[in-house]
Amino acid sequence: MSEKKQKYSASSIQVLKGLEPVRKRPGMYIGTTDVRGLHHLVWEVVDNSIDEAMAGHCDRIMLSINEDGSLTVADNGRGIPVDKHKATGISALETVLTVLHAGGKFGGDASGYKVSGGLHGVGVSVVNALSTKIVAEIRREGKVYRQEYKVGVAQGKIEVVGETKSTGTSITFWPDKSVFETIEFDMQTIITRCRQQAYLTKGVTIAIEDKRKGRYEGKIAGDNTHKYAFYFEGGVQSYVSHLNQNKEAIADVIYIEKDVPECKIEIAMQYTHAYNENIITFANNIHTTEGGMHLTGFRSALTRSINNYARSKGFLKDKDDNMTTEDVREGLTAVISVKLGDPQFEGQTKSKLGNPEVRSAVESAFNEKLTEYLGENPNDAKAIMAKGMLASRARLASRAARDTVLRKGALEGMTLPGKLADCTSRDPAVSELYIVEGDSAGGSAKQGRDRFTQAILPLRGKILNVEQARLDRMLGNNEIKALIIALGTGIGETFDLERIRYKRVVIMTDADVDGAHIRTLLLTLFYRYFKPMIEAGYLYIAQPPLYKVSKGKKSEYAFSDDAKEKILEEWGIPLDDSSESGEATENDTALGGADNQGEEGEISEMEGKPTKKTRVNIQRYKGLGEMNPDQLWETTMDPERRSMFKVKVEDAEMADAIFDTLMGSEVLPRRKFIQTHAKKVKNLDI
Ligand code: 0RA
Repeated sequence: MSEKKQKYSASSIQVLKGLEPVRKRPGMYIGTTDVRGLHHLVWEVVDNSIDEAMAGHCDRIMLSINEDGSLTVADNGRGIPVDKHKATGISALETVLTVLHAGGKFGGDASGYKVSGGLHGVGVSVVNALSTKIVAEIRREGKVYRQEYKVGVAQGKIEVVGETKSTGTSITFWPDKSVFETIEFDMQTIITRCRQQAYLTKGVTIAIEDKRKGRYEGKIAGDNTHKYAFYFEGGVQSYVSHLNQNKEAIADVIYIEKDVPECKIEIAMQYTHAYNENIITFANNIHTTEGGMHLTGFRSALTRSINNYARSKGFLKDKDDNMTTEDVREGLTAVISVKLGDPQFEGQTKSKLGNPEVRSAVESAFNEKLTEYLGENPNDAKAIMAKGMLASRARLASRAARDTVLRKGALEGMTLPGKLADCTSRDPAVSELYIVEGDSAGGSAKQGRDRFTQAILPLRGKILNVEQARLDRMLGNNEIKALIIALGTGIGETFDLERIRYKRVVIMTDADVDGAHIRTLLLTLFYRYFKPMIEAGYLYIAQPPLYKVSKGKKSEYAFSDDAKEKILEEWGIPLDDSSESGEATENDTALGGADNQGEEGEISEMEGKPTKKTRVNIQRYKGLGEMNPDQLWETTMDPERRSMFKVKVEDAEMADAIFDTLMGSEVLPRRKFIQTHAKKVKNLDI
């Protein structure tokens, strides 16, 4: 063995050793190895390009999901340096790709690489460790450089593969399927996150393309887009306008951008006629779902300056109490983004900003700005005061009414609702509650269930009729009361997760618009009143099949259009030859004959009897009620066979926005939404 080769393998052993903990315990680095962990790899790579953009060196980032299932992130930044570092003998590129935590810390010196996503900043080396292959292409100093890695180890040196006038970095990775539950990237997840990042990094274009084949053909109109580009000149200001697009604004967007020694602050906020509050906070572009010091600072400034203004202009009289934080919350949409050198992330999910200096920095900056704004825009100010004071009066007036539901003990004395078919088990760890839409589906579920562990609560569709109502008012609704009592946790001040009666609560609704409607409503209810339940991972959405495909004696269930097509393909049935039977039929077999109309697909079976045709029957389930108890059990409820979506808190932002569109006072966007999203909502995987 040559000396050179020996040296090379020694260093690869070192790299392998360094990355070994990542292979051993991927969860420690990327949280999970499910679909979320998979996307963590994407964020890790994108964050590096965003850092380059935040440092002012890059204004275009392009993601593509490639045909072979790999993913490329390319930017037009300076390009990661490829020359060997004098002291270490290793290039910056190789360091970033093979040394844990190298990414963020790299060049805290002259490289100007200041702010970097602290939370996700485990570095691209983690992506390298969890990918079967990585190809890095760097454009720099007139050349195109390339280097390949396999499971963390460089396959040779950096090579020059061409010339170029541009600069930039392109990283392509192939996630390791022996590590992840799935290696299929989800376009919607990527779109949502990239849109958010584009809002937070104004002036940067983030483009996304899905090049995988066969995903967008034959889908309903409007659903076949596979290329997106996001660019927001207004940054978080555009974000707030986007969040409020279907709401009726009562004042302009108030925007502040300020650099103080402690941090860089960007805040946009706007009041609408809605009742709920929607504040989204970020620290170094990381969504701080648990809030933290920036949020606390914002809230105190908001309450203080609004009360000061209200007093000074006589909206509040001497005898009046100040408006509370709750009062000034109603109808508020805000995005708060801070960037700082050394973010401290705390809390259960490490998504709460802990730096105390940020609180006072945000508080004084925002207080100053809001006071100035109110002074200069008396009409907007008047509308904001009116909103807050109305909320304040409503709070006092409705306290008594709301107390009957929320007050300590109000629900406690009540017995379990008669509609609930409870399970025999009293152990929450094994108990499941199915919330089922409609009495007839509820009946099937009751008959089909495992009565030891599964409880069924049917909800009637009429809880839908809460349009234009406040969610608070829904709490008085008997259906919702039954649900709250069944859960056992109480609600409001008396909420206690420890008292939950079921550690799995499953929303099971029809695959139609009404089903989507009721699911959104329930999700919003859980999000606003039972958030700890979602955080604990207790809330699920059942996934009933959309189709039953049968031919002869065999039949299979399909949970998506893609799955249905796959079954047909596996059975050797040409796609245009099969057609769906609109009605539910129980026919498993239908032999070709004179009395069979051509609704169903036909194929000829050439063995033996060339004239005999076996029909393919595709039954589309429009509602759960169309399934008999056995079918419901084997497809949707049997723990051995079912698949369910676990609801994530991050998705609540979407449910919340959808809720406002569906329930809000403006009819037009609601109709438009239902028409254009009927299909998507139906498949809403949250
Ligand atoms: C450190 C120094 C320099 C560039 C980068 C990091 C860099 C890293 C990534 C990761 C993805 N895209 C990136 N673009 C740039 C260059 C310092 C210099 O040229 O002076």
